[in-house]
Amino acid sequence: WQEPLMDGAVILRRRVRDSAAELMAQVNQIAAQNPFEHRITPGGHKMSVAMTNCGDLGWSTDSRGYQYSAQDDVSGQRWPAMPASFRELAVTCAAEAGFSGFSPDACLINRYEPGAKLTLHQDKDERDLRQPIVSVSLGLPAVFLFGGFDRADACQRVLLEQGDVVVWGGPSRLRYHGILPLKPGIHPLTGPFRFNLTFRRAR
Ligand code: MD3
Ligand code: FE
Repeated sequence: WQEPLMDGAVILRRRVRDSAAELMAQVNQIAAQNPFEHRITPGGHKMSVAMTNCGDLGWSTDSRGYQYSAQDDVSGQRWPAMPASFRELAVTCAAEAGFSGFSPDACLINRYEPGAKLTLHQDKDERDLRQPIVSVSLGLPAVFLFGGFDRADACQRVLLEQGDVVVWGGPSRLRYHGILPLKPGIHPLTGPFRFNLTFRRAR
């Protein structure tokens, strides 16, 4: 079922629950080619979230800054291709939320372990901010923070669970957002982790 969150942001609750196991198998295949890494931010902090990517472009951070690039600086290799099933899922979900013509060229995969968090930030490294971002949650639940256009603005809290898809576009595209520290647990599909896939049009 669809739950409007804010202008341009829609939760498709449990949208991919039935295909979660297949999605997770693909994530594991991607990670076998390009392992999850805890990267260092420009501020010198090691991220508690581990990341990998698939697609023509991948997002990463190092001491120089944030960027999308065709290869992983750690492995020196191109990112694994985006599986056709991933692309179709992202395109279909975007269309269901009113964003037709979405064509993702990057999929960032975040892995959260107990205590891992994502502090409030905006996603603005993409060239065309009129394009939405589609996010897919797998495994342990997490509390998502959805704020305003200034870091200090009040945040709404939303629990994101396995199979939830959220499409963020329009006026919501530049809202601050983050994830509270993951509560420890064991999920039947993902064990001690939460995974989040974000499909983006980077260039
Ligand atoms: C709202 N990931 O990768 S997904 C990220 O659960 C990120 O791993 C979180 O924030 C996660 O950048 C949240 C939901 C999400 C993704 C992108 C957004 C919400 C967004 C972009 C704009 C506004
Ligand atoms: Fe983000």
